[in-house]
Amino acid sequence: MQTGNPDLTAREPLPALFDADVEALARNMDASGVAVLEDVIPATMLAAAREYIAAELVLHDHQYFGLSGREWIAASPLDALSRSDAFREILCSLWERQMHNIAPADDVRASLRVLAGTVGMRHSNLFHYDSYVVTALVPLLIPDGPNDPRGELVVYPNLRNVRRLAIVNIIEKLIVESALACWLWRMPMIQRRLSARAVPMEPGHIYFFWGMRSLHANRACKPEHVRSTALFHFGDPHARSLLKRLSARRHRARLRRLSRAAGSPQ
Ligand SMILES: O=C(O)CCC(=O)C(=O)O
Ligand SMILES: [Fe+2]
Repeated sequence: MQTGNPDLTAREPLPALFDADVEALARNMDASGVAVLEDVIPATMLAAAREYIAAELVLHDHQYFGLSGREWIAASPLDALSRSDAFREILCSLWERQMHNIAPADDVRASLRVLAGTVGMRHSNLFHYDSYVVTALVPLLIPDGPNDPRGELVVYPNLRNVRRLAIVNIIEKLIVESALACWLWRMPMIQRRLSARAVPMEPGHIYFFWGMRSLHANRACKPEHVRSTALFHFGDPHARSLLKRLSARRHRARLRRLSRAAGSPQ
């Protein structure tokens, strides 16, 4: 996609988009599930992010790890992206187009996923809806050998609408994210029937989708390969709900169990 202002500076890593560009992103997210901004992550940022991941992998015994919260991003080479006004503007404009309301003053929530080792395989094919309306996925490291599985993002586009009630959201998530349901979502026949898309990720691009509406998961890579993505989530309609906080705690406990079951440090 052509962007409004291709000027890149150290402080502002992303080009600002025209309204029409954001409108086109939203239309693609509606129509096909995923919209892509191509070649927008500076090569220097990607290189620094890869060094950061390599150093963290040593600390995590070369096994899967995930980072979230404010501290990791501030200390990482992706900090400029998470603080970018242009990036926030894109996420807010998308939120407004989906919710027909003024975007909240919420922070953009950044997290890092590094799939590696046998624990990385356990963290694959975990189909879920995000708790946030807008998701931006930034691939940092993707296996690219000719016969290597690349860990595509599988998306069931816009299977549902944004849920206004936290309780409805939680009950739906309990059902569609269960182990049995994930086994079904992984089946090629179900993916074909429900028009799921397997999106190969290219580092340098940013992939946008309605995370709360589109069921999604990454495919597995080989345990000896590293696949890493940064996720930027925006706009949780249930942020103030007590039920929601309990459900988030359950989700974190599930991720910890997956890591412990494989005997890895978290
Ligand atoms: O790493 C990926 O491809 C997807 C991760 C994801 O969906 C999430 O963390 O919410
Ligand atoms: Fe997600």
